[in-house]
Amino acid sequence: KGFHVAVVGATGAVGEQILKTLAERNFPISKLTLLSSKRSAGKTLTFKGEEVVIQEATPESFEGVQLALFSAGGSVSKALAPEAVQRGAIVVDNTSAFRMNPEIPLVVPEVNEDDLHKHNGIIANPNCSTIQMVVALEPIRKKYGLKKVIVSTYQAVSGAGAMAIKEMKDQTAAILAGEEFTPEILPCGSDEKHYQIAFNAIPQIDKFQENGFTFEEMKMINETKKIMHMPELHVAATCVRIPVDTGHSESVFFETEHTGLTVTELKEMFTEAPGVVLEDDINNQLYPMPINSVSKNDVFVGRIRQDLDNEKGFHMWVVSDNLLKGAAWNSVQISESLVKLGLLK
Ligand code: 11C
Repeated sequence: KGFHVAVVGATGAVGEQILKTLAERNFPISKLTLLSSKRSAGKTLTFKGEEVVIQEATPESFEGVQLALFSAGGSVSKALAPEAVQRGAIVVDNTSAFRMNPEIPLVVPEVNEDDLHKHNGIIANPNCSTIQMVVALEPIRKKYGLKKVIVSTYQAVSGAGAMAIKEMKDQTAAILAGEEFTPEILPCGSDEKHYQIAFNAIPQIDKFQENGFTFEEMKMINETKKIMHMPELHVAATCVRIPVDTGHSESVFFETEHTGLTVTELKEMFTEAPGVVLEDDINNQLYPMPINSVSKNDVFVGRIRQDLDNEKGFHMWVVSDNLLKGAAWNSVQISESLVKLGLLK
């Protein structure tokens, strides 16, 4: 038995990974509809060796679709996800359009798979930097409770899309060739100023909010509380773009509710935690690095140490492929959970 699946935004950086992941996981598909903006309509993509023609996404495109994976920007999701639901589809949405809507579950299967039961047609896929952090925090929350999380991110350029990767590569080539260039995309396409990302670090991802945090930072703060069902959790984030192609890294400080956690126990917990791979052996210089996370579905954790002044405080380094666990894999994993729980029929 298979499902009629639609992928909206099939030609984007995440859309491409969704197709790859659906194929790798052998997700049960009886029919695949690829949708995009008018610009890409008519092009073809290959899925499991067969050419599929991309169609322009319209409300009517969702007739008969059972599962629609959206990754074409917030405005497309806002306009078309309700149309897909109206026609009987379940939507897994990769954008920030519905994430903070209290009626819509925001799901990372390792943390809150049960929230899927509450869906009303749309399920939101969290922001990439949030997903990898909550996968690492969940086993700690379960056993010792969590009081506070302070995270600084080192985020890959692919989070800003395929054009941003091209910008980084073009800038790097221009600098090495001694040529002039004008930054046009990063830190944020819709903001006024643009800065060089090659050989740089930019402490701005998305636009600034009135409280001085960026939208990316507020996503990490608000989404973490929602996914973990912890509105009272203290969370602060500083999000930084670095000239890495793929793989977000995060320096995470957390404080537990209860005393008693040790580094040894933490490492044991991570060895068994779903979705986590422990890479922590400083004697052999083993720790996670973004370059090693590419094309893998796991969240890699290392550099675990206890704070020197706070017995309930710990530091860790968390790395994952932002296009996979951060986006495509989490969406496909949600889809697999929907099948497993009998919610996709
Ligand atoms: C970035 N985290 O790295 C962003 C990309 O809300 O799904 C993901 C944006 C989102 O720029």
